[in-house]
Amino acid sequence: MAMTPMHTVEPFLDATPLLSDAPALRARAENLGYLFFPGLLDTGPIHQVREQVLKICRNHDWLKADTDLLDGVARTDDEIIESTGDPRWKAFYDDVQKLREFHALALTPSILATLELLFGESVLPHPRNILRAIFPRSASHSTPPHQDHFYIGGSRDTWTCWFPLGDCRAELGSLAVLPGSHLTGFHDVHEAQGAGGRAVDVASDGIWAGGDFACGDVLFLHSLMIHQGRDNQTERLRLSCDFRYQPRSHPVREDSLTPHMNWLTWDEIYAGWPVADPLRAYWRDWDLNIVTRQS
Ligand SMILES: O=C(O)CCC(=O)C(=O)O
Repeated sequence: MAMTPMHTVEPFLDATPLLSDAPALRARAENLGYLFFPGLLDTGPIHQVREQVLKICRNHDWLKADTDLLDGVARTDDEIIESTGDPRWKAFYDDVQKLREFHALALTPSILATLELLFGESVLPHPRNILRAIFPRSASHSTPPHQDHFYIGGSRDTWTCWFPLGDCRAELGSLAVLPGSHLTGFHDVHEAQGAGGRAVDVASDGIWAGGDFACGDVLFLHSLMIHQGRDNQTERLRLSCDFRYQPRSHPVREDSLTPHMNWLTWDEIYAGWPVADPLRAYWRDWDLNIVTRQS
């Protein structure tokens, strides 16, 4: 089992009213470990990336024939799962990592402005941007409960920004969080099925937060927040982004500045981008406190 059963799931608290009150925003973040903003993002750029990713899915024969591209209906006779080491996943993911507009989404001004308010200083957006594509009937491979700090290291004040590429009702397999769990420290991990391949144990009576996402809704979560993917119970692919951010003055682990999975180099990713594109290695001239895995 990948996803842990959730007996109580409360709706996310809308943090939008706190955008004009930084102390209240920080207090909410400290208490709950997550911030949810319905409609924070323009939907146009998200739909554009959705279409680009689905075209890649179609090129890799992941979609059911004779269905509308934008519905993202998955083929039914096979499934391609990130955590299994399937070479078809790598072939797909390399194409996604080359999408300039996918990486541009991580630098959306409303995301950066929100985090600058939260951090009270400049933001370092990690360039190691992640896309998840979750096939239907995902009970065996939904992302298990985990804390992102295990994967990110560096500053514990790193936050993940999660949002779907398109509308994402809970049954399409959105994300659920365990509010307040970021205050319980760093938990031991064990091997598990699902993205990341590692899980933490959670109590069966936990009170989770979750719900439907409309395109443009955004969830931010602290790196110690326990969270998990929900099962995709539909016939469609669930597409979503995980982008990570930290206060720029805090230590950043060197691998957070490398491409996700490290299958491609930045030069390979940038090969088709404009030569003078400001998105290329935007962090390289910043005065960062880069630490190694060992430090
Ligand atoms: O989208 C998912 O299923 C899981 C994303 C996530 O929790 C992560 O990448 O840390």
